[in-house]
Amino acid sequence: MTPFSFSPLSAPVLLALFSTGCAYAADLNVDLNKPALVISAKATKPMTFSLQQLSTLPIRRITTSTQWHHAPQQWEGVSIKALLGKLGATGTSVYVAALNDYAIDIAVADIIKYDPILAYKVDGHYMPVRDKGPLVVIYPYDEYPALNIQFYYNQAVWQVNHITVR
Ligand SMILES: Nc1nc2c(c(=O)[nH]1)N[C@H]1C(S)=C(S)[C@@H](COP(=O)(O)O)O[C@H]1N2
Ligand SMILES: [Mo]
Repeated sequence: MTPFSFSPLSAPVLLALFSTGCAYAADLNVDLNKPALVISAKATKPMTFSLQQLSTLPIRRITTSTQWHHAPQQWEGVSIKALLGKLGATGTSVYVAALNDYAIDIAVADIIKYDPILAYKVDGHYMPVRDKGPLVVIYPYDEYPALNIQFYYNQAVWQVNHITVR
């Protein structure tokens, strides 16, 4: 059978794909098994994670608007606090770097206080690189008014690929 033959089975499958519009196109552009994130910390070897591996960790969800979207969206990912705790990484700041060479320090005190996530899904879908993915730091902006300042918007790092605990 060629990939495009119209069998009785493929018709409903195609219909299902088209009827959901482009919503799932994002998921098709994300390779869950490819290395997506490196975490470096003192006294440990750098660790590499794919989205599939991150998905096996406890999920934290934050529903919030961001500086990019005024309507709240549901962000799903791992608690950075829990992730670092699990890896036994200790330090006072976390340097978060992105594919586009943007990087910023996030205070561990803020990670403990606000429990931001490293999100791999928004509204149920993975994020391709072209949509600021595959990993984005998201704070619970709507829950804490204090977070709605430029200082914390700058820490909403998209296209995250390297975290260094220092
Ligand atoms: N990867 C990456 N994340 C980033 C940035 C960036 O240039 N690259 N800019 C930061 C800054 S300065 C702000 S204010 C917010 C929003 O930036 P944007 O409006 O350019 O998306 O994202 C932050 N996250
Ligand atoms: Mo900014």
